[in-house]
Amino acid sequence: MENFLREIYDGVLNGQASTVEANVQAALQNGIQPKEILDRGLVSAMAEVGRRFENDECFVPEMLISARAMQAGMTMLKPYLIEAKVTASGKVAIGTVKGDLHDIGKNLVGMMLEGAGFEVLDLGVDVSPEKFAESADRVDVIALSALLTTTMPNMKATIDALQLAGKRSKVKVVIGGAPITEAYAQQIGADGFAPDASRAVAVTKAILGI
Ligand code: B1M
Repeated sequence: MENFLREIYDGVLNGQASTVEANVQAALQNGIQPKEILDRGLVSAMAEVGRRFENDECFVPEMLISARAMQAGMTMLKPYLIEAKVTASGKVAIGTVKGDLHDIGKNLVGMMLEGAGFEVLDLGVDVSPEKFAESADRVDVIALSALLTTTMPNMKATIDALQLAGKRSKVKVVIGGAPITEAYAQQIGADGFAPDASRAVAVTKAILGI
């Protein structure tokens, strides 16, 4: 059992999707519980990737490759998790704000959140404030990404749309992206700011009290 989990863990760390897939399959065939594979294989490896990223021991390309390997394992595991009624830590709707087409950072944040056990609803890019507000009934957190100084104001517009729809108190709002700062997050009334994908997980957990 330990061997399969170790192979999955190392496969994610080294970004080897085929190793992860083969060992998730083998672990399932050998009766290892899906939750065990998720927690001790995939999620703990992504946590280690996040730690290395925060300490400048790995960089965006490595993190993306690891996240893809983790997702390959998740895809195989998902039907078993649903069957075993393993619930997510929380639900997050993520998107890049209106007018903004940059999605590499947003995708990375989404993958890291998934790797940490969150269910992620990806709304895509160029997402209107109204579309974010619509998602508020289905999630615990709305995660906004912006890469342009010209689209940053649409984060505030999204928070305003939530307020207008009477949904602001239902969800937490986390924001991030290259031009975003903690001060800006406070200024527009967001609940959290994260400078990178790894810290987006920590901030999301903290605001949900997980
Ligand atoms: Co664009 N672009 N771009 N671009 N682009 C930037 C952002 C820019 C800084 C380049 C520059 O001029 N030096 C500049 C913005 C200047 C500004 O606003 N001050 C810029 C511009 C001007 C533009 C256009 C306007 C160019 C034009 O057409 N004249 C245009 C706008 C299109 C639009 O969106 N409407 C444009 C277009 C594009 C491409 C389509 C060509 C492409 C995007 C492809 C894609 O995303 N699918 C692109 C790219 C690739 C970039 C750069 C080179 C790289 C961005 C990136 O993916 N970085 C960028 C310059 C740069 O950053 N060096 C640039 C890697 C990614 C992993 O980092 O997205 O920052 P990042 O995400 C990080 C953190 O920010 C954080 O975590 C991630 C990883 O740790 N994070 C969050 C992100 N979202 C978060 C959310 C969170 C928490 C953390 O919580 C929810």
